Amino acid sequence: MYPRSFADSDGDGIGDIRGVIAKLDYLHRLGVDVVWLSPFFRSPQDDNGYDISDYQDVDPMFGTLADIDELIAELHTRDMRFVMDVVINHTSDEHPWFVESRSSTTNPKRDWYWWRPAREGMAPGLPGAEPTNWRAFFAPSAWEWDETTGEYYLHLFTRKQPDLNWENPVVRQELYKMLRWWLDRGVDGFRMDVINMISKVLPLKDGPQVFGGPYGDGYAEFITGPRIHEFLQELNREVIAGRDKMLITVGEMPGVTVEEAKRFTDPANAEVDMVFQFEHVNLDHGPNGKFDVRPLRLTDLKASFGKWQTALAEAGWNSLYWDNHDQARAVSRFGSDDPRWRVLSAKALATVLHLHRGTPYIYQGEELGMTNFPFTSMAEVQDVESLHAARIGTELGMSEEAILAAIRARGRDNARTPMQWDDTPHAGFTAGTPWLPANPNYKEINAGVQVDDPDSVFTHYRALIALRHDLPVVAEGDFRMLLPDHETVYAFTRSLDGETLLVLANFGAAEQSVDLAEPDAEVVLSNYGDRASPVGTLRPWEATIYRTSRAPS
Ligand code: ISL
Repeated sequence: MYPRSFADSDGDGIGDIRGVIAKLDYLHRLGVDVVWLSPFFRSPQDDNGYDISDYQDVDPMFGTLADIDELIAELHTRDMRFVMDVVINHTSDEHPWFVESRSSTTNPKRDWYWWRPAREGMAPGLPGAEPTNWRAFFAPSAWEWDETTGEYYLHLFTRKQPDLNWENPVVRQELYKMLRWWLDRGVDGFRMDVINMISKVLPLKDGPQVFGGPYGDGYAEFITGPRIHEFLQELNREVIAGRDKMLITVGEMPGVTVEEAKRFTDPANAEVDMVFQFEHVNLDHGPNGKFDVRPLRLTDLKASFGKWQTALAEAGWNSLYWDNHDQARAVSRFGSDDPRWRVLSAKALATVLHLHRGTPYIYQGEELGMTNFPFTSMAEVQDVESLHAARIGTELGMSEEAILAAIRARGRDNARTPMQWDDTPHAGFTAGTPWLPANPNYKEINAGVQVDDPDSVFTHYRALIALRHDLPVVAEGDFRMLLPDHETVYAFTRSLDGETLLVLANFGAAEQSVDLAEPDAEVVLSNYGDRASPVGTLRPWEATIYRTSRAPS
């Protein structure tokens, strides 16, 4: 969950920790095992908390350390665990470490970050004089010129997010110490932000000039660098190993390959339990990236998921997600937010994802079938990524309407509008004015109308979670993709110890019939309830889990 947008307890319009605590029974009812909370640390909020200025304190806008202690205790009382989101590839430029580092070239913390002089023979501070040509994720260049000492510092994200220098062992030890401090406080694990970017290829050098502007693609120089496995093994040894309770680690890894993911998650290597990979959420990107919106082909989606299922079958482990705080809403993107199909398609997506092998993640509101926001003006957009994309679009001569269309489809603010609790003003998120407006559809789509409704999206998620808890074949069974070339039907089996589940889902509004003769299959769960079709016939967005006596060929 994204604390800023989940629940506001004090009426300042921003979600907070006490808001989360007040909603734990809701999460428990859903069946949640683990809560992953986006950063709540002290932060100037340049990237909503992914720019941390104090790792060991809570930002006053979110609450206090005592609130976090209470949250952990209340979660544990309900047999839920707490995974904290740690951003250790970079800090805020207002972190005391960086403030010291930038103060002089001889400061002992100077090489805690990446400082470099201007390119030889070029006037410092002018475009092209940066030490390398890397483009940043949320800024034109990944380097910021710093007047005080006449050098540049590296920031892969905004200029207020300087990258830490993991080559320095003192930096690593400081970070490990901080992580141990949180474990001692009771947290059950870590989601590690962009953790495959901590090892850079040395010496730092230019990447290919593929974007047409002055800046190039530095990916190969900082994604899965030469020391990444060593660093993660060290972190595991210093922080995770030897603790007497089960801990969870998940590394967020943009651009990670399936081969690397297997290595990262093979328990024999003691690095991380899971990674968040990006392949399936990049399939609908055009050559110009995320905001270059292209249609998604179901065959590509199945090929991608199928590849990861197979590659991590023997060793390693998958994480499974449709969306999160960085992605558009799942139902609007992979399903259909047309009112005729929204509920069915939200349930179909859930059925497919939750029946894969791996650990499923649900992003707040996904379990209600929350949709993208109908942005009509740039004034409504707050996210640094979208604002940066809009600047680039404007430079390229795109109209505001074209930019807004891309943001409506892809902007991260879609996921960050207030959680829709009920049909009272601002969806019951706040008694004040919310920092982002609630989606106007909150009167129809909210937790209040869904929690007790046996046909709701919420109830379907609840049933899927219960199924995973109850059936070992869902948690551990082998995965086999069927009909990989079918353009509209997603079909697969899971098998364990002679038990086979068949999952059939129609990813469209037209009826489909598929040739999988299974006359005696029992329906385990269907988004059409008691009206589930027999195997082979699929109504619009129908998704059914069957138990079969033999696996279809
Ligand atoms: O948002 C993205 C999808 O377009 C990515 O580029 C994103 O920046 C990347 O997934 C890394 O995300 C993580 O680190 C960022 C932060 O803004 C994101 O919220 C976080 O999940 C920088 O800390």
